[in-house]
Amino acid sequence: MNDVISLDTLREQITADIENASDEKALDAVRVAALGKKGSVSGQLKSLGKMSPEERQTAGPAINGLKNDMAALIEAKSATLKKAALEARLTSEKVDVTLPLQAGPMQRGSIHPVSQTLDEITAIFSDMGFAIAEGPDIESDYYNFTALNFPEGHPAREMHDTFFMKAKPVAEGEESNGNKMVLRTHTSPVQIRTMENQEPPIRVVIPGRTYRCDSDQTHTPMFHQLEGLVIDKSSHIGQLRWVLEEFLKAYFEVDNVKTRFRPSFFPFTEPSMEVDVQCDRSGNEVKIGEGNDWLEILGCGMVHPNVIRNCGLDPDIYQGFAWGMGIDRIAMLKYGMPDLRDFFDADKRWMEHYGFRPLDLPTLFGGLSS
Ligand code: 2NL
Repeated sequence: MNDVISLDTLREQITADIENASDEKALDAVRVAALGKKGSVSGQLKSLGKMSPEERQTAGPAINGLKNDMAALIEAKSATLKKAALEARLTSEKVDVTLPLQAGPMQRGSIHPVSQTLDEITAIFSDMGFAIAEGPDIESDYYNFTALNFPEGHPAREMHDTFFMKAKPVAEGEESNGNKMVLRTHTSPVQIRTMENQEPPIRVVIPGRTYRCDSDQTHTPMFHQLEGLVIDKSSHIGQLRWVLEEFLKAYFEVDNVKTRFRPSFFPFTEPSMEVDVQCDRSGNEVKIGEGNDWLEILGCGMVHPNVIRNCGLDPDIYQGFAWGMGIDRIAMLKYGMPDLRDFFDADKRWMEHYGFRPLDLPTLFGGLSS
């Protein structure tokens, strides 16, 4: 009877141990201690061999019952522990799917307004059938001035407007003028090179960096320009006006623009004109395409016959039109940035405010700046 009592005690002890096991590891230790080879229940089973057949008849089923019951309890407790562990993990690793997405590395940088404006402008002119050309920032005096019909002694050729490079040493008696290199003051040298190298008809736009000795709220020593050139046998001023008005409508994303062409002067065009666009300045920002004010936006004209001749073309056969505009200036107008000097300060806060999302290339069908 001693054995029967100790079986009950054992049952109580093991049951309590199972209940107290707080995790799978503790439960497994309980299982080994009870049902393992040297466990307390296994010890009871081994004692069956020493019993008389009568004793065995009652003790056998009792010990086996204890063994089975304990195995079942352990199994049930294990399932409970697994479920609790899963629930704890689900709570601690909970993800709030309503939180805003964290910006990935591709989103961290932003596109500078000048790059954005450049992409917008080239998208518009590409759509009209213009090719895009580029050329060197350091130019010879010939390509920057002489070929463009700037007379000797023109003010733009003066030291105080243009960044001249140190003259290359020249052999004695050699004309030094041709060796004089400058930081180009406009992108026009690229048009000269295009006319020298391509048969008309020519339709090309040239974006790029340009340099002048100037610095205030609306001028920086380095700035960006875009020029356009069309050369053909029958190019005329009406086409020039159409191209520019189509461009202005597309760039400022308005249905209509009203322009005003005023006479002006450039050495490389004849006639030369300055173009104003109708605008409204009554509010905080300048609105293009409405209102009673005028805003000067670009310069243009018919290419001077001397320039056509300088490029090896016959001005009696070919004529053309050209225009030039400041990219930084029209970026300021469209996106409302007050000071040009901020463009080149590399201030992260300014870029975060005025910059554009990367990978959103401007297209005419997708909306230029949306
Ligand atoms: C302005 C005015 C202009 C041109 C640029 C040009 C180039 C060649 C021949 C003739 Cl190769 N013209 N370019 C013509 C008129 C105006 O720029 O105010 N730019 C900011």
